[in-house]
Amino acid sequence: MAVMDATLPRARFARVDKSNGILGWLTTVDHKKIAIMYLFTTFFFFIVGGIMALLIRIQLAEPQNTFLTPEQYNQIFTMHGTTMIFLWIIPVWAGLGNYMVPLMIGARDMAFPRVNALSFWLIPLGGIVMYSGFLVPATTHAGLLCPGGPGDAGWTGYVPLTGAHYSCSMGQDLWIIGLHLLGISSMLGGINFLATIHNMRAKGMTWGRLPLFVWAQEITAALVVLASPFLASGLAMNLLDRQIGTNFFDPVNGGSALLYQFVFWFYSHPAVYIMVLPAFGIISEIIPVFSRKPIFGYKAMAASIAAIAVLGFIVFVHHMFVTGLPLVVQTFFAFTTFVIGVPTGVKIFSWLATMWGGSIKYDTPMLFACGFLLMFLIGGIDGVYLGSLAVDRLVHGTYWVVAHIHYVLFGGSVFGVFAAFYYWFPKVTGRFLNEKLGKLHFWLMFIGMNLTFLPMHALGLLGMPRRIATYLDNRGWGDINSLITFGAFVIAISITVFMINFVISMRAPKTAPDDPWEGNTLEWATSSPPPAWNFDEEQEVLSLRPVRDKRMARKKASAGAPA
Ligand code: HEM
Ligand SMILES: [Cu+2]
Repeated sequence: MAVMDATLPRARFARVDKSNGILGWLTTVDHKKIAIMYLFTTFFFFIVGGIMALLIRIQLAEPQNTFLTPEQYNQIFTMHGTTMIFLWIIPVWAGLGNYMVPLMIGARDMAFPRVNALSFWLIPLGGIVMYSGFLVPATTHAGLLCPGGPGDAGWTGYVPLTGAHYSCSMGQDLWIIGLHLLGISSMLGGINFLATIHNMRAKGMTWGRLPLFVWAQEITAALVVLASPFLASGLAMNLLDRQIGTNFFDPVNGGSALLYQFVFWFYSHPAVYIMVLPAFGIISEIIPVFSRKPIFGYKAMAASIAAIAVLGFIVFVHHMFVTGLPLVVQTFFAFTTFVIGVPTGVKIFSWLATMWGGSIKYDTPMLFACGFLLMFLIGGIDGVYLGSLAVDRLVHGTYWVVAHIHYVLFGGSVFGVFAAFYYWFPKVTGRFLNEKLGKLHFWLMFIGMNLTFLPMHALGLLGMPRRIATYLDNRGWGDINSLITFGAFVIAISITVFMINFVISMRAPKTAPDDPWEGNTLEWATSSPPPAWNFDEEQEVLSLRPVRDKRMARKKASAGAPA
């Protein structure tokens, strides 16, 4: 059991934190300040990705629309998907983890503070490199017009679409290099989380007393470290194919396009869990606190996260059912895909059992947690359909898949992120987000999300392919698409409400106490916001709910004290 170094001079942390000027922020190695920079940067990219989603939806609102050219459409949906995944969801969890993991385990910082700063700075750098593709001008290439612009081969960067023969713009190279930088950032972050959680837990915090959010970050970090090298190597080989004429993937030169898919999905299925396990973690913190009950089945909850992570490595071929692999291989991966539903079911059951009979308080964090449960359940179920070989042949590459990704990533990950924002806002800022606006935000987002993504299932069954820039009006897809576009704007309004709430709340006085929700875990044992050195005293942990233990002891003492 690792013990925190209690002798570390507080002055050192105070000095590190002294400067709040621009230079102080640019040079900080404090995990909390780094986390805040993570949160602002990734939220910025969320807005950019969201604006691109609206552009997509305006283009598709009616048949034969000419709002975007087909080339622009390809670029916009590529940059939308890539931004949402690599510049928003994955790094926003790294940001929240950065703030909270050291606090929740009673540590003073991350294990490698300077590496931590590097992880952060690689994100704006990767984003700038990727987005600079928008500046690449049109050229003539071997007598053909090359339209320029950023990457346009989808977030998956499939070969041959990214082969030099098909994707001539240098924007595609910038996309690859930018993504590479983002991959390095998350690898460094993953190593840092592992080192921190393994070595810097407070006295008494055994693995059996680790908060579930920290469990989720631990396993997410392991996935990042094990899986990201596959993305990195796929991207590197792709870049070599494009730039120096190697023949890994491009079939025109005798390479194997299927090989790219294997390498890519060996990373990208686990990446789905990199995006959603931390949401499982935060939901597992919020539901017990707002139900006033201990989490149901703690051990099963931790074990099921680990099981999902292991199984997550052997389901990836379900993305490739239509590539003509041997049937026995397909059947194996269909089977594993169904099996991964079991640990996921254990989690859903345990969350519901935690709420069962509890005195539930529907504050905004809890609303988002409940929204997560419902939406992620739909995303899980329409995913099981995709796991069936017969059904996948029908709906592969249609809007059914777009519906599925968004129920998982928007209904799951994004709802989880907002649950975390509302839950931890008082800890980070010393202020509350306004409850009325928070509830308005929730309901608009919940309704907008279902208006947008539920009808996409129908579009998929009607045969509308994904990644098409427009469609003929005799298809009968127009009305559903108009409804979807309306829903997208409802989501946009909900996010605007959140931003207004943020601005208003930041101007309000600091009234949040240390432990506003009557929490369980150590981040509530220090002040709101915490001092640079995190804790005035060294923490000792005797159970899964150390802060509740102390609160109960205090209540008992004051009840027993003579009046
Ligand atoms: C306002 C909310 C959003 C709307 C209206 C929206 C809309 C869309 C649409 C219509 C497509 C399909 C484009 C096509 O295939 O032609 C798409 C693709 C995609 N979206 Fe979203 N989206 C939203 C939010 C998100 C979020 C939050 C994430 C992830 C965290 C996300 C991840 C993706 C991905 C990965 C793709 C696939 C891109 C590709 O095919 O390469 N989206 N989105
Ligand atoms: Cu998958």
